[in-house]
Amino acid sequence: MSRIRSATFQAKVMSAAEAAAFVKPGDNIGVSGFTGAGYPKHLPGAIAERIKEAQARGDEFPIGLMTGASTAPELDGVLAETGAVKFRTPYQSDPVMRTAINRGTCDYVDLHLSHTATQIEQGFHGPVDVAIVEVTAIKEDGTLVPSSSVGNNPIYMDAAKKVILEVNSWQSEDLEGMHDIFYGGKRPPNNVPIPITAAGDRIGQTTLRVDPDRVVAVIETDDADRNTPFKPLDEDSKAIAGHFIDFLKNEVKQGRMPADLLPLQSGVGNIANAVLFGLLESDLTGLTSYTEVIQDGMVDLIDAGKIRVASATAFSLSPEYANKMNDNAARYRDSIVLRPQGISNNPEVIRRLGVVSCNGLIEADIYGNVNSTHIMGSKMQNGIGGSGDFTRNAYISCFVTPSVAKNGDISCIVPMVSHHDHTEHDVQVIITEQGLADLRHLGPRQRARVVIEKCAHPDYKDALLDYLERAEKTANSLHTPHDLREALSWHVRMLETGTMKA
Ligand code: 0RQ
Repeated sequence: MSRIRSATFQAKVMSAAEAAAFVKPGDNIGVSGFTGAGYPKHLPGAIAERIKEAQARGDEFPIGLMTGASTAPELDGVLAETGAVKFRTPYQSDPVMRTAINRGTCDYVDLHLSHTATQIEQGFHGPVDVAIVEVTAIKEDGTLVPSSSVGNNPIYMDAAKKVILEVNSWQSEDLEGMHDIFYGGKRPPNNVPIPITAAGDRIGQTTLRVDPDRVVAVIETDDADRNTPFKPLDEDSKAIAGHFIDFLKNEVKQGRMPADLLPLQSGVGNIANAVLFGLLESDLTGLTSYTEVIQDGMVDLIDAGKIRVASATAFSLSPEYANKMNDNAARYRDSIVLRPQGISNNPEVIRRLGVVSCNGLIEADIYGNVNSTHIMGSKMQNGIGGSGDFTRNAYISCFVTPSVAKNGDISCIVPMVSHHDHTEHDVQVIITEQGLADLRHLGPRQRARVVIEKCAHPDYKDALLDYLERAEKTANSLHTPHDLREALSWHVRMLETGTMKA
């Protein structure tokens, strides 16, 4: 059966090249796609061709690009290659887009993922000229079955002057019923509580709405989501997972958490995925998850009956697991809820549910400040994503990282972070393969000693302690002692000599 089951929409089917003509120079484009799932596969390439043709004629064709989060080479990559993307928000991780951002040719606004929908709705980022959204099917009544991510799709389609739909028959039709699209939010000062009191609550509808009069084109595709495989689990990631699970079990023992824990959030990246595999091997069971992305490890936890229900906004699966999800979507529909990112990452809900957050980091400092985004202070890696939404509002906020990067030339524990994403006020637990630093109830100098003792790599421990002790002698105060001449000298040494080692 055709995936386009409405004659109104069937009449708008055209090629990607034809649909690309609806995008004009200067347009702000709101696109589906979140961590490599549910992004449009054909239209971005056709837009890139149009841009290149214009550039060959000597014309400029600047565009703004807004997504759910990171996407794939077929979207971020092809558009960034043209050099025409002048504005990008929010999270991204494409190497070509990253280069454009770090060369300064694209202004990247690194928003919290929970903020994007509201800010777009309020018009802080200008109009949405065109929304381009991948869907699984168009129903007889003109509503849309979402695909493997929801992200900001509801808001882009509501706000856009023109909407272009890609109907992707690679996506399983059994995804229908997995989504929970909440349209009940109102603008301040008339906003209402979000009625979620348990991770699996459903509060909206299973389909997306769109005004058919604003749909200018429908494109048919049959292409797989392009997710990257995770790095194989190594000894360090297993050790990190072990520390995290011991910590959770001790919280249960101390009576601070129920035996089936509190809803878990797990960030993007290899280490966060490894933590999920660690949970699989533990005896913890009956768990729930209120998170942003469903990674491979989460699917295995559901299969093993250890996770009862997981709420997210998108899949972030390896190709193998994406196929598995596609083949078994009907089975996973009861245990997975995919929501708009304004709801999956909503601070109000995260605080109410008492979520335990667990995210990766680039570097942490001895006082517990965390940098999730910048390499050596200036260079953007991916973006803050949802890490701030969860960290700030978590019941317990945890960060996981190897203690060193780049073959040991970089210590991920430094005297002072070179960029602040999560302040010491929000960070409660830091975990490396060396151990776990529980920073709750500790003042700054106590925190520093625990972080150095538990988390730093042996190659850097003495130097960190030496820094702290000298700062305690020379700083103008003993509350958070720093030697301001030296605080960032490890980064300077890395940039000048290729290693943080003295
Ligand atoms: O570099 O790719 O060249 O090998 O950074 O590092 O150790 O593989 O870690 O994949 O878990 O990602 C913070 C980036 C960690 C991620 C970050 C280099 C390292 C490697 C990746 P290579 P790893 P992960 C909700 C949560 C922000 C958003 C977020 C992230 C690369 O977790 O983007 O948390 N977080 N969202 O070598 C220089 C250092 C380094 C370093 C690591 N100190 N200095 N390079 N690297 N530490 C989900 C969403 O929001 C969608």
